[in-house]
Amino acid sequence: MKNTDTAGLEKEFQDRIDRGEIIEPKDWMPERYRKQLIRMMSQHAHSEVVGMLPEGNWITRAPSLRRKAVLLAKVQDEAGHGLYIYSAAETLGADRKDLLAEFLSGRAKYSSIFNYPTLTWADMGAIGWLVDGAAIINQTALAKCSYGPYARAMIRICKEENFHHKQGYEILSTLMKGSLPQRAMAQDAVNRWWWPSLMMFGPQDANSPNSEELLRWKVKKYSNDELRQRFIDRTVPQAEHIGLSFPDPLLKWNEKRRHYDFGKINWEEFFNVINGRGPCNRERMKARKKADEDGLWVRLAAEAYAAKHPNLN
Ligand code: BYC
Repeated sequence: MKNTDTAGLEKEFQDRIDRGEIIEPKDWMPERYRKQLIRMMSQHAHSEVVGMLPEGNWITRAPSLRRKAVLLAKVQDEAGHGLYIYSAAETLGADRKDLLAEFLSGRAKYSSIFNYPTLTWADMGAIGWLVDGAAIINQTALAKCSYGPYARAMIRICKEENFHHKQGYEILSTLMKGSLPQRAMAQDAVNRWWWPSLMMFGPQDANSPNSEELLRWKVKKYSNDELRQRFIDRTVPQAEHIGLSFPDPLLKWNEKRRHYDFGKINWEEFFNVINGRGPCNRERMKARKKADEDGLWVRLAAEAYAAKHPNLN
């Protein structure tokens, strides 16, 4: 049976949330709030780290030195995002080693989007524009979430994501001003990344078991479907501006709703991907496990050095 003290604390906590107060690490919080945040933040951090792989695949094949330098910087930014979010998760008492163990064992998820292959240079454009574009919509909302360290990490991350978004759009607009094969390559990349980008926002609200709680606690400020619609409404005019289209015959402005209508998302594909059966799930996990094993000596050396120099910060 719940003791009345806990009930009182929970009410006080919810009142703080309802008043729009920010929860900080040392504040009292329900165990479930802490667990939900650790789940979501660690999955977010894993996504940033796995997210380096599809683009990392093109660093050696970038078409110019400028493109290579920009892509290299972008991929490094994603590593930094992972680190900020792991640090933010540690403020909740989580141990980074445990979070990584959960991830490497396949128990913790990471974003579905990174289980698709990057087949051409135009995919770098599509990822920057669509994937980072979707991430910005989601993370701008998270920058106002109720947990202080997560919200603050998002502010910095969103600034960097804005650069990523612009560089992706610039890659595609350059290709769209090019030859017929270049334009076809850009359109093909967008055709392949459009639907998976919409899936990034998670299942439809009716099938999102975590949303009710996360919305009540203002971890989520908007539902999965609301953010997905916001992304579509923003992105369609950008596509039209550079002559790209999306592979959805039902995508159409609805004057009455003041939103774009869109076709049915293939949820079977989404659930297959998040349950480990996407096109690149095995490859991604194999790469991360190898990175973990290859990095062991560095971690051991760092720990040994820190043990020898206890006053180092
Ligand atoms: N992929 O109840 P729901 C980046 C899972 S990286 C995989 O709606 P929730 C970038 C969900 O975890 C930024 N799994 O969940 C990096 C849950 O499973 P569990 C990525 C998904 O938490 C490099 C189950 O489905 N952004 O920008 O309320 C290069 C039921 O879903 C997905 C973030 O991580 C998915 N797409 O809402 C370029 C944002 N969707 O845990 C770019 C932070 C759902 O119960 N996360 N699931 O087993 C969030 O905002 C929320 O967690 C989600 C899901 C909207 C993703």
